[in-house]
Amino acid sequence: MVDPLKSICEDPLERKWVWISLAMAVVMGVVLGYYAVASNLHPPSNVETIDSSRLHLTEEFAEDNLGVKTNPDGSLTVTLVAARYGFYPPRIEVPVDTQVTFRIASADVLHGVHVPGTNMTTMVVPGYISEVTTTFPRTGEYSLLCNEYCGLGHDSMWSRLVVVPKAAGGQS
Ligand SMILES: [Cu+2]
Repeated sequence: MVDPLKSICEDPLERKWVWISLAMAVVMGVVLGYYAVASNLHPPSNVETIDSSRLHLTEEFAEDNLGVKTNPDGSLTVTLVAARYGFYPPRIEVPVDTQVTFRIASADVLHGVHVPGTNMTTMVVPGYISEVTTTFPRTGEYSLLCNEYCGLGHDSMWSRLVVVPKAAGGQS
């Protein structure tokens, strides 16, 4: 078989490495595709802007309106503010096997939200509302961590996510 790279590259060793790097890109594409389908892992893609310096003046992200809300269809919306160095409210309680939509805004710099052991992860970019919808299939206490370095207190930026059995779920 004629190597299609032969016309642009004379050195067989160089061609070999071009093929190896192309194969690596294909393998990575297949792995990403597999996890997107099998584990429902998708990059969050909500584009909704907000003035991060005036979160407290908005209705949705005012301090009194943060936390868990039940929608008419039974799903939940969790409104969170990420700010150096914590998530507000600091403890969230949601029922197991229930669709939860997180809406998160940063009050200052770039933050991240990651809940180890689940598929919940997103960046929280100042000026935008991050939205992630997921379902937690196992009860338990999870840490909700900041995974984007945001300053000297970044290490202590985390809060609690508690997934409770269905009947006991509700407002936190
Ligand atoms: Cu951080």
